Amino acid sequence: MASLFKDPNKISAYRDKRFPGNQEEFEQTLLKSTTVYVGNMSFYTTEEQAYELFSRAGEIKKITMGLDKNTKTPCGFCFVMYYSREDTEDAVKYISGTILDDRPIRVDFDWGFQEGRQWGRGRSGGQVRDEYRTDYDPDILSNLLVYVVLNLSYEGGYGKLVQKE
Ligand code: GTA
Repeated sequence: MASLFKDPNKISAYRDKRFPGNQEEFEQTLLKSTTVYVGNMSFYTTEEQAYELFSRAGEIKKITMGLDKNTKTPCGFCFVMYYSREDTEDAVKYISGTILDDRPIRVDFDWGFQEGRQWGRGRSGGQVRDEYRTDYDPDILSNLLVYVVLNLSYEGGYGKLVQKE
């Protein structure tokens, strides 16, 4: 049976529109790449935590955290660059779907890190797919709740400030 990682159709469902080449070149690059993209990470996960987890698949050359282009803070993804292809495949095989900071992370083959790819491409500064999200971390929800309660209990409240304008 052909290995999953040798079939260009199955290697990744993601297609980067900014890849400088055609579909066939993209697929050939993925088949040889030693870089993985990690998605669905918590915004609170640090590079050190990612390093700790991903070094279980092999020696890491570099990790680049994905950043919100406005706030310059982590926005839920990173790129992990390995030295060997075997270690890269092991990261996809064994680490994808595992839980990091309470979230099941997704590990995908990537065509290779280039300067600029660390920034979220969404209009808000983060990842595009986060603009379609409806599930939020409990931490974000409780912060939002505290914010709303504080604003409502403030004498006059935000509504009154708006009315005065
Ligand atoms: N290797 O899966 C991936 C991957 N993703 C999701 C992002 N990157 C990935 N790399 C690999 N595998 O360097 C990389 C990008 C970039 C960086 C940040 O991470 O190459 P981004 O997530 O902010 O932007 O990238 P990207 O990747 O261009 O967006 P995406 O998710 O493909 O969305 C593209 C289009 O799909 C948009 O037009 C958007 O409107 C639409 N879309 C996305 N999610 C949804 C959704 N849930 N519902 C409806 N439409 C959606």
